[in-house]
Amino acid sequence: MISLVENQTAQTELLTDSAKLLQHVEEVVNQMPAVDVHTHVLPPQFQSLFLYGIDDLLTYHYLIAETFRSTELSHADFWAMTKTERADLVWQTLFVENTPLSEAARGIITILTAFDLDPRAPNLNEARAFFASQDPQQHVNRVLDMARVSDLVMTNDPLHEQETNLWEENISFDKRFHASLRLDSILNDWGNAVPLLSEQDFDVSVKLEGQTFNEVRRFLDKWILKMSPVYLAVSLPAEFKYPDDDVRDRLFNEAILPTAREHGLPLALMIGVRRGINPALRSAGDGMGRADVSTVERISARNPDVRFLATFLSRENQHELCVAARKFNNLMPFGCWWFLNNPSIVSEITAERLELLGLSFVPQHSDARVLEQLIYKWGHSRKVIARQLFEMYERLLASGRAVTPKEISRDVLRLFSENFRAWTANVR
Ligand code: FIX
Ligand code: ZN
Repeated sequence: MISLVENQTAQTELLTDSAKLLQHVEEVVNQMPAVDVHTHVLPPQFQSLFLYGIDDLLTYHYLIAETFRSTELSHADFWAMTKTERADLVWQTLFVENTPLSEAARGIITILTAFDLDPRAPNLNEARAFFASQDPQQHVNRVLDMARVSDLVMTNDPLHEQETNLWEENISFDKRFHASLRLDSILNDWGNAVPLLSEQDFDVSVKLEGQTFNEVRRFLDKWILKMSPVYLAVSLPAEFKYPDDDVRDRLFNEAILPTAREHGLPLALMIGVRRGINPALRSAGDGMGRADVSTVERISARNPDVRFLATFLSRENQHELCVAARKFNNLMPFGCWWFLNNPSIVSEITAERLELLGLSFVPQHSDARVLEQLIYKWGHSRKVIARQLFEMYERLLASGRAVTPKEISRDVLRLFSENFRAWTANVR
């Protein structure tokens, strides 16, 4: 048995050998529990909103979009199918008739392999039987363990009827699942949000008249009390501007920012999505565009007492975001979002963040919608992050400064959880 003293010596040993350094970085990055700062995963108590198993995995919108590139089937015929039939079609098209090379398709292979299921199976019988036989809570425990996710942040929509009904019943659920209060309908679709707010007895008007701002604040206060979110969040189009002279700008200034300030909640800005560019694909039909990073510079400058989390969807915005974050310490870049979550791009973004920001950012979130996606999204990201971190330490070594195992653990802890915990007092 290694004695405590020997172990402590090992922790402070200088890692001057590259192979040993790489092995150590990989080990720490693979084992470090991560806080997954943005997902769409809900726990089993959310009933049909809890997505898990092979049919949900295969009908993920990333894979639906990819299936249409390799099948002649019409969109209408696809949407007329049941979930089981759609999953069968995706399996047949992307996994049997083709080699599953894309990131989302390889992700399924990683998951199947992790559960010892046959990734070359001719059909889904074995996988369906396996997932159907799992006890939901034990399965959640097992998946979080496998992904080494200690906590995760859900996406919670206070205008989604099925979800709000469950919150109104005060369901209790796994403490590792934290809420985030999503503001997309209010900020991007005010005309349609108004009747939904009215149904919940808030007196708001499309033209922002009367008590509208106070009522939006009262609505947010109510849901903050109910959900205890760790942050407020909104996804925004590539054209988003701040300041602006539209409804969104007024809602931001008169309701959202004052609420964030009053409750000490960070505001997550997810910028660059172009919703529904192909409506025939439904939830798989969103695209992206290059946004203007100076908007987050201005929002950070004008609201120094609010903490912002920011992620941009366009690869072209990533370097500018790093520079903006160097200027505003109330701005925290996070994750490689959606179309960026591919090894080649995660490598590049992680490297430029490390070079420009040192350890002061949140390298990744999963954006998982289906429970088991946590396994592949974290597994694949950890590999890339370990490689980039190793290269940084190796350069440091070449410049004359070796690191110790203790320092590596401290750094990875900061990246994988401490930076986020410092931003959001609620995740403890
Ligand atoms: O707006 C978001 O939170 C996006 O991440 C999702 O809407 C998107 O559909 C997604 O799942 C991306 O990974
Ligand atoms: Zn998301």
